[in-house]
Parts: sequence; structure tokens; C-alpha cells
Amino acid sequence: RNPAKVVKEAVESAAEKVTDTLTSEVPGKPGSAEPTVPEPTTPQDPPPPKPEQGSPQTRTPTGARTGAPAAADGQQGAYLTTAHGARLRDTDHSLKAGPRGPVLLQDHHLREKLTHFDHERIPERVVHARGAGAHGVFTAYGGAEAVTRAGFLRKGRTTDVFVRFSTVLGSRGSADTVRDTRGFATKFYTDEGTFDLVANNMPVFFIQDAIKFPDIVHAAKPRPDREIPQAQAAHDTFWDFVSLHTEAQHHVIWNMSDRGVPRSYRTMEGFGVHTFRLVNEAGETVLAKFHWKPKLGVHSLVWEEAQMLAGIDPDFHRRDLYDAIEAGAFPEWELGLQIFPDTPEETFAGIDLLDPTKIVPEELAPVQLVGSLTLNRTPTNFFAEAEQVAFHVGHLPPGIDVTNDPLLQGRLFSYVDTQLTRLGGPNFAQIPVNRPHAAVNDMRRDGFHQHAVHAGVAPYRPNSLDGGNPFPAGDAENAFVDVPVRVAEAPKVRASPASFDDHFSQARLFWLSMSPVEREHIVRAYTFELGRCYHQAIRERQLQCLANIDPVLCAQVAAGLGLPAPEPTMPLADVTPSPALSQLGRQWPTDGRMVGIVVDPDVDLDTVRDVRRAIFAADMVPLLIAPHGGLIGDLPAQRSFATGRSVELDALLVAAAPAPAPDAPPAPDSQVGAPPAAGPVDPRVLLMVEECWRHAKAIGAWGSGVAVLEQAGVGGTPGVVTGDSGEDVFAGVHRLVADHRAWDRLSASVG
Ligand code: HDE
Repeated sequence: RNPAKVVKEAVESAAEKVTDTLTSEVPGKPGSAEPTVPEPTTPQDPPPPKPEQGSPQTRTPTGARTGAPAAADGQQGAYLTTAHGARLRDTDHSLKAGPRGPVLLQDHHLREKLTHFDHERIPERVVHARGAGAHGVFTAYGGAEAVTRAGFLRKGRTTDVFVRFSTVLGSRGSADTVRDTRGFATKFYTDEGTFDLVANNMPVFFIQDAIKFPDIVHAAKPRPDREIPQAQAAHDTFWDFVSLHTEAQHHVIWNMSDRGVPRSYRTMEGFGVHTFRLVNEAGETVLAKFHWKPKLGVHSLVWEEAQMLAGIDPDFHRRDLYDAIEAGAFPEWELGLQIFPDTPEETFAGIDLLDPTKIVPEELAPVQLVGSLTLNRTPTNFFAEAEQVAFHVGHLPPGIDVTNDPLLQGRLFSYVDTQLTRLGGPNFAQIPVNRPHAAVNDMRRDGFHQHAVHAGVAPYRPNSLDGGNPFPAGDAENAFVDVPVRVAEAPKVRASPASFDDHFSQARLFWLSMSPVEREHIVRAYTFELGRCYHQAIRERQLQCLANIDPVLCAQVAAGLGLPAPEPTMPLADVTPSPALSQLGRQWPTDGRMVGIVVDPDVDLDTVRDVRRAIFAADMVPLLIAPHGGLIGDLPAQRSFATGRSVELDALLVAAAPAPAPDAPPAPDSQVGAPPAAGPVDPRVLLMVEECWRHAKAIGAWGSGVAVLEQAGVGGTPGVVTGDSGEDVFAGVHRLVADHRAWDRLSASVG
């Protein structure tokens, strides 16, 4: 079921739902005269999960369903109890020797309550600490059977999934929109065992060998002496490392591109990065790379927007994900495979498939789509699910195996190891979100946080006392296949293949594949990041790397830094650009895009109503932005001029020319550019128009709104639509949003 069509089917009810979602932090209905809800006093059972929440069903560690909804485990009955079930009369006062006396040590409830609270936090992930997760379903299209025996890829099969998106560098509370790589980790609960596709939104990695992972992470994380900067690579230690360890340069140029600041998790590609080995029923093998393709296209923020959002709405991506799911606009991706013959060289078109700093351009090996992923349920409890979920690249079902990529090999060790500290022991697979949906019988026993009550006496093999159980499986029982790859007889060395020495050709390929506006963004990003470094020597060394990627890139960044551009120290690689790497040049579905409508009490409400309806019919989300909260006529305002900022919008419609309120606070300063001109229009509206214009968003106006655009100085510029009919103006704006931005405006702005 196409989620977007849900909205089409029932425009009015969807409108209400989305409106409610977007105002869910406001108690009661906006503008309604609903009384404040008093504290309930009649005992009743805990609330059930909301329909859009999707915690895993409670399962026994061996995979059998208990039938009880997960939430029933957490809270039972109407009455407050201790952790051991004794009902309590009071949780507001500690037990004291008289009302003014000292607190008594015997107050078990007090001590139990505080002790548990004191231990509520667990260590955050050493990388990817900041993230958000959701449940969903994967449906296989078929077609992959020829290359893999993995059952979940057979035509028509559906598999439950949990996906966690993340930034890499920031701590748990850091902002979503920072410039960084994004994690895109998917847990497929297949009936042949869990498959974790622990992917990123960039197809290459900084290092070729896992032994360098602590080095890159120490360099990129905040400086050890000051613990700054948070959640970003714009500092000396990062650029020190990547300019010396030049195999990082390909990943770095992806970070500096628009891919480093995604518009939404919903508009990100995902890449398994490594090459995997697939094996089919006949035992034949191919090499393969995994790709996720977002149905809404790949879109990014512009840098100023990303910076502003980090302050205005640090939860922007998390909010966007959950709002979309709750509104029924379920995020969707397609899973694709690039398939290569499994040759002894493990190369394709001269590209070393074991080198995780290399891509294979899609033009050379097309991505074949094998299934679709829909995220349709939010966590019931964020900590239980998104925080405790534990992925592992070694969680593979029969039909998918690893290769000798040295980065992948090191990851196979690291992901269990980290959970031992983070989740407090070896039994993390028993946590509900981590429980396989296949039967588990693993002879593992005891350990911290053991939840299973194992029966029998013989957790060993062979045994006769438990009737020989568990038994080894064979082909007929679909046992995991360790592909019997021949391991070359070779001396033991600490060395990489010679092909791993090429560090610049694919960074150059990426640069040459970008459109002019994307290149401009890359230049600005390097200039910004290097400009934030203290050490001149580091800037100069990175400029040398840029010279080896492309002299034009190097010259432009050097000019921004006020430094001379060095000459390349090696011949520039002769590469063929890959147009598939550019995000521009295509029209995309606009589902779930946010359209702000500026109104005031004098606005023509009938037109606004029609335009709102048209926006919903286009599967987009209208946000009424008004001088005050509450109702404008009978329509609820989702934002006021005080709470609404341009950065959460994809397009802006101006339906009125609101005058400045007599007691209006002064306009917030825009971070870049001159303050808006004073005039009869509320300066916060002018600021909003100005920001939308700078960020190359589609802007439309009708009626008195047209004068607002004139006053903001943007009338008649590219990507600005005016007219007499609100619906026609919106139709024009809608077409522009399908391009994502009014691209030809960007060069003139600070995007
Ligand atoms: Fe990870 N990585 N990684 N990584 N990674 C972790 O595991 C590690 C790498 C990725 O939402 C950690 O459970 C090593 C590549 C994602 O829970 C840790 C190496 C790719 C996530 C770890 C890599 C990734 C992680 C931290 C080099 C893209 C978040 C917490 C050999 C294909 C998963 C944890 C989530 C998390 C180690 C390289 C993706 C420490 C040693 C390449 C999406 O174990």
C-alpha cells in the first residue's frame, strides 16, 4: 500500500492527522477551548502502544512468540509498585523520622528508586551515538534467487526489519544536521537468522584496513584537550590525519559534498560499502555490493540551512522521520545489488573490489533492484529499541558471506566486542529488539543479564543426556554456507595490495561527476572546514591533496583560504565521470515535503483552504504560519511568526502581507546577509522570504502576498511564482519542488 496514497484517499482526515502530528507538542487542539485535563484519579491499566508504534512482540530467546504485547511486559496493572511488585502508597515523600527529621536508611523504596535512576544511562556508542530508529517491512521483488540462496530475497517474501539511522561523530545529544557521514543500519529478522546490513550513506570509507579505525575516529572526534568541536570534522586533528593518510581523501570529498548534509533520512542513499560474496542453491558464487535507493530521491540541505537547523531544531531528522511515519507517509527505499563475477583477482573493470575506498560506477555495473523497504512503525520506547539495538556485520543468513576486505574483516570482530561494554555483557541478543525471529538453540549459557531459563542438562555436543539436542544442520536444513574460498598460500605480512595505493583517482572521478552547483558547494565546504583549522601547515598539506584530485578544486579552495595553490605531485588520473553520482537533473516525488503558507487574519480563507487541499492532494504537508498561534478563521495555525522558521520548509507560499505587530519583537538576526528592510510587512515574514530565497526554495505568492515578495526584493527571480490564483501558484511551486531546489538561484546566494 503506497502510504502517500493514504493521504489522497482521505484528504480531509489526513489533513487533520498531519496537523495534529505537527502540533502534537501543544496540549489540546490548537485554538480550541478544550479545558486543561485534570490528573486522573480512577485506577486504570497502562495505556496500550499507539497504533503507529511497533515494538517487537515479546519473544522467548528461542524465538517463540509469547503472545503478550511488548508493552505489557513493561508496565502491568493499575497500581504503583516496587520493582518487586509490592504496591506502594506514596512515591512523593521519603521515610523520615518526623516531617522535619532525617531520612531513614530503611526506606527501601527511596533507595531502589534512586539507585535505578543513577544507573539509567548506558555508555553511548563510541561512533554513531546520535541516531533514530524505526520498524518496517522488506518485500522481495524476486530476481536475486539466481545469485543467492538467501530466502528473504525470494520473490514475494516479506521480512520484518528495524532500521537505525545515525550521524557518526557527535554524542547522543548532538544535532542531526551536522556535516558528517550518516549510518543506515538495517536488521532483517529473516526466518533463516538475522541479517544486519550495517551501511552508510556514502559508498566508501576513510581507511582500507580496520587497524586504522581507532586512528581515524580519534582524529575526527573532538580534540582531547578541549573536547571541541562537537559532531563535526572542522578541526585540526581530522585534517591533520586525512591529509597525511591520503587513502581517506575519497571519503572526505563525499563528506564535503552535499551528501554530508542530507535533507532527511528519507532522502538518503545507503551503501554496504564492502563487497560481499553471494552463494546460490547450486553453490555458485558472485561478488556483490548492496545499495539502498530512496523512493523520494537523494536530497540535501544547503550548508546555511544545516547550520541554522542545528540551533533551531537539533532533532530535525529524527522529527522528520517520526512525523512522516505517524502521518502515514511511510519512508521507502529499494534494495539494489551490483553484481560482479567472482574471479580470483576480485576486481571489476580494473577496480579492486576488496578496497573499501573505491566504488564501481553504476554505469559500469547497474544497480539491480531486488526488493523494497517501508518504514511504517515508530519505536514504542526509544531506549529499549533505538538505543539497545545492536548490529553486527557478521549477522548473515545462508546465501550471503563475507570477503577478505580487510576493513570488513576487522568489523567482524569489533561489533560484538563493543556491545559487551555498551550493553553490559554477552546476552544482548536477548534484548527484545535484538531477538532473532528464527529459532535459537546456541548452547550459550549464563552471563550477565541472562533472561532465558534454559532447560536440560547438556549444553554441549555431543551429548546423550538431552537426547543429542541440538543437532547440526546440513544443506537440507538450510545451514549457513561458509563458501569454501581458496586461501592463497602466502607469507604472513603486514601489507596491502599495490592497488590500494591509488588514493586520488576516484576522488577525482567524484569531483568531475558533479554539476557546477554541487562543485561550488564542495569548494565552500573545504574552505569552511580548513578555515576552521588553526594550523597553516595542515591547510597547506590538504591543498596538496586537492591539487592531486583536481587543480580547479585546489585553486578555488586556496583562493578562499588566501593561500597559493600548489602544483600536483603526480599525474592526474584519467577518469570517466559517473553521472549517477550527481543529485541534480531529475524530478522526484514531492511526498511529505513541507509547504509554509503565510497568512494573517485578513487573508482570503477560501483560497487558503483550496490551496491547503491541493497541497494535501499532492501528498505534501501544509503549515499555516500566522501572526499568532490558535485559529485563523476556522483553520489552525501550525506555526506563529515566533515559532516558524524557514529552514523546516521546502517551499513558501505568501498569501497575505501581515503588518508588523505593534508589540512585535525585533526580527531575529539572520546569520548571513543584511537584516531585512523595515516596512509595513512584519520583518519576520520578510526574513522568512529572504531565507527561503537564499536557500533556493520555491516561493509563491498571490493577492497581497505578491507585494511582500517585491518588498523582500525577490519578485520575478528564478523559482518565484506569482499569480492571481492561489491554486495555480501552488501548481507552479509544486513543479519546482520536484527539482528539490531552484538550482539556478543558488550561485547568486550563499547556499
Ligand atoms: Fe562501524 N562501528 N566500524 N562502520 N558502524 C559501529 O558498533 C567499526 C564501518 C556503522 O546504528 C560500532 O554497535 C570498525 C564502516 C554503522 O547501531 C563499532 C570499523 C561502515 C554503525 C563500529 C567500522 C560502518 C556503526 C559502534 C572499521 C559502513 C551504527 C557501536 C573496521 C559500511 C550502527 C556499535 C547502529 C557502529 C566499529 C567501519 C557503519 C565500534 C572497527 C565501513 C551504521 O563497533
